[in-house]
Amino acid sequence: MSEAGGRGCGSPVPQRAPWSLVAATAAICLVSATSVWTVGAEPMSREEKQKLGNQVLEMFDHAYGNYMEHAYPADELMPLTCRGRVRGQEPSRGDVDDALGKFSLTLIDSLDTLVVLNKTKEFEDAVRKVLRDVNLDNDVVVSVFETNIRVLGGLLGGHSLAIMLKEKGEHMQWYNDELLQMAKQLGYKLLPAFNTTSGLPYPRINLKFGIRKPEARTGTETDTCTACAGTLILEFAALSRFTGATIFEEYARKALDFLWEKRQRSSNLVGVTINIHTGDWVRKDSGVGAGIDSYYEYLLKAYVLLGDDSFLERFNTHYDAIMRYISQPPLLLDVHIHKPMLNARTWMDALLAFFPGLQVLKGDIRPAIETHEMLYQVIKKHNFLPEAFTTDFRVHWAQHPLRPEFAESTYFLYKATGDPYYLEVGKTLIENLNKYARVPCGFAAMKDVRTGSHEDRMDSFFLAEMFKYLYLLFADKEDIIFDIEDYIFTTEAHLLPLWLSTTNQSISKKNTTSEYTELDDSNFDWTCPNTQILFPNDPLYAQSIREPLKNVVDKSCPRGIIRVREESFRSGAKPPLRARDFMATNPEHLEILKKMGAASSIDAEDGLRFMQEMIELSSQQQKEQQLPPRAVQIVSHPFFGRVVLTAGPAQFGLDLSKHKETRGFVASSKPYNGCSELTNPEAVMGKIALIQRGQCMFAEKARNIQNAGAIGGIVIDDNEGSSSDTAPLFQMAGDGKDTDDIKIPMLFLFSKEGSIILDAIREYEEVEVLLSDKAKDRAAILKGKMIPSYIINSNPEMENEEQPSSENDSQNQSAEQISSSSQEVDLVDQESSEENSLNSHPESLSPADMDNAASISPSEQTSNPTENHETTNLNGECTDLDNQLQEQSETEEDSNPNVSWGKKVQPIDSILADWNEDIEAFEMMEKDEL
Ligand code: DMJ
Repeated sequence: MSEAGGRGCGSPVPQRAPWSLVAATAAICLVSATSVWTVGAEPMSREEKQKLGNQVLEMFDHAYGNYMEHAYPADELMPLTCRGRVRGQEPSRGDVDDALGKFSLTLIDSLDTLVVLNKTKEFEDAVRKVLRDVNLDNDVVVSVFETNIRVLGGLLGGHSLAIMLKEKGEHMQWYNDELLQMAKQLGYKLLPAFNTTSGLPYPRINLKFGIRKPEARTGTETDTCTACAGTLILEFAALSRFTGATIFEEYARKALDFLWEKRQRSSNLVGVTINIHTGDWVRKDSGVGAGIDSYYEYLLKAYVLLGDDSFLERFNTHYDAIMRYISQPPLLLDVHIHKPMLNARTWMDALLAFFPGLQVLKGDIRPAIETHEMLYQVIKKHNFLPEAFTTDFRVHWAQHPLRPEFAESTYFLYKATGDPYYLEVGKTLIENLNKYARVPCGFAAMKDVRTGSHEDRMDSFFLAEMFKYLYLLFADKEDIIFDIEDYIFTTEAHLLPLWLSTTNQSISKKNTTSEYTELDDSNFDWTCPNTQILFPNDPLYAQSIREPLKNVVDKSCPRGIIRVREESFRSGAKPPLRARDFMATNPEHLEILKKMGAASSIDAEDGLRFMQEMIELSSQQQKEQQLPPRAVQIVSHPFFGRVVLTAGPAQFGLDLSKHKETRGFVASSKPYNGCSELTNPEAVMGKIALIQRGQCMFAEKARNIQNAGAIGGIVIDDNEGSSSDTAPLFQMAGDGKDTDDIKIPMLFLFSKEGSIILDAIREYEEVEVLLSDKAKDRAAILKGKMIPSYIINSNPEMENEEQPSSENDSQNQSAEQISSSSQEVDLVDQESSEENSLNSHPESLSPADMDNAASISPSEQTSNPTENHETTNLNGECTDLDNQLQEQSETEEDSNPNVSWGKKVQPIDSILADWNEDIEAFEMMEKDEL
């Protein structure tokens, strides 16, 4: 930024400025906007910002510390079972596992985060570990894209900051470019992937054997995603410029040139997947999220880093197309590349949340503010951004793997506007992470944002990106030990120094300017974004853009917000018939349908869209008939509600979505399969019985445990290793007869989730769980214990009690104990294990189940009917189902006999000891959540 004699940003005269020389990001150009903010959102005090920054540091320690303690050298931490994820040792999760190369992924991805967070000592240790332990020559097939952005990017980011620290003279004095040498070694390992006629890389490569050799087990793929082929230039160019080996930059440029050539010429859009041999578009839908996202990001950032005009020209051409077709503010909706006026989907994915950040870099702040605001409202509704959500803001895919994109955009918008509103947004992100994703052994991805259930997964990008952006959001310049403005963020938030633009520039640039661009210096395309123009003397600028969108999520009727473009340009004409409005009994509708044949291209287009909507509508309706997943939350010590497991519902028994949750201690039934009268009724009486799947119908198991006095049941899958991470959840069907006699709630857990409870019983004996439709607030769980105040006030031990050295220590230990003891005891008695060996599931094979085939179809990714927070009633008014349901459940008495707290017969000493532990944990939790 400071060097190279570049023009300062904010110059009122439009320039074809070498952006790379003057700014890492437009956001940086816009920092001066901060001072404009005198009114509007309340400013945040320096103390509060520092407090939040410290909270981010503590959270990072919790995530990184647990990874290092319980997972390293494995690629990732499994935060529920508190161990490392080693590829091949866990059931395959498909493509997601292609990021894991047995190269200590999380450690490498975390390197430069350590420096940003001012943990230089830890950085020094981490670099030594990487150099000592990491092997890049494993016989494992990895994704070229993921390995590039996470591992190559991680090594280069680490190298960039290592040399910066060395130059400062205090740390890393021993460092001699070792990370760079590793990066180069990895770069050469990735090169065989580019051995295609097109120059687009194969999507996967074997680190040891490359592509084609028989032992490589890859190289037969024909397609790759656009982002996969188009997100290499920053890392590859940096590698070339750091080392002088030009081949890397050349290969990455060639791939980008090919993608550019293949853009759809009339729309200037690219599809999601492309054939790497022929260059044909395989998927012709186009958006800014999954599959394409970072291709656009790298065009603009390649210009910033390398100063090559052709990248900016390409970016601007695509950006115009995006704003013309895909941007439907505040939405960003996929369209067809050949028919860009035709929406390809009615939902958006979470990856597109990076786009407002990129728009800041481009200098187009208004739509960035709008989209970000819409996303924030979705987050406020579900605590996290679901992997996909519909245009009327219902959950489409309910997972959330702790993605950082929204935090990234929040950071850039704050830098651009200086509006303290974005600090408050960041604060909410921190609170939600601590409240819903934090578990004793790290942070767990959300399996289902609707239920609050977890997945045993903490992706490396959580450490590479989330903590970096959150920390930087609250940091002042002096909180960071180097000038962040001298670097550019890769898509994985790794830092590459801007001085690379002037180093080893031997690659010939392709100058394609005259070919297609009419340069128009009257707009921002060739200038640094100018704060004077972006914020025209209006301190309330950002707020005024957000204001009309304030209730866009809460007040939207289904699909009400989609822009019907045809309606706007065919003024006077009747609006096209939408599938949602179609009535087979309406003659006018039938007439319109007939015309959709092909009378005109517009009618044909309407027809196409109508059919597509019909298909979506009917599949959505089918999905909505299925029951949504449920949650099993472990509420006793030391979990205190922090572990939430995804459970399948039953089509019989107490419906947890309509009734208050059921809480109770768990007990294994005998026989464990629950297929006959229980021989241990005294053990399950008043408790939640654990039963193993198999040997008889689910309903029969339910009746047997109910007769023994159980207040609920959890059926645990007998298929060892099964998990809701890898298998679609299903509903337990009845037995084809009347099941009204079953009054207790029944839930299903796959084996891996079930063994978390079984392990907990081995370790702690008394394990209490909550069965519900949605995880409950942890504070409420502890408060629900109704601890008499005299106990809190009169316990001198408590006042003097020493706090454990850190919360992590005690919790980690517990979690570790659970996992390490998992092999020791076999709860399954001899009789039932013999039965298990038959491994039959009559409940899934019976004629009744055949009838109910639909009822055991995957429900994991379905839209929850109760999730339809707003829906349209017959009169076309918006009604709030959530409120209705809430009112309904609030009218139900708190006197549910199934709530079993207090039923446990326990000596008073032990109750007091328990209370003390709980109070202590609660206090600690409150402390760390403040
Ligand atoms: C990260 O690995 C990168 O940001 C990538 O470009 C897409 N998103 C993931 C995290 O969500």
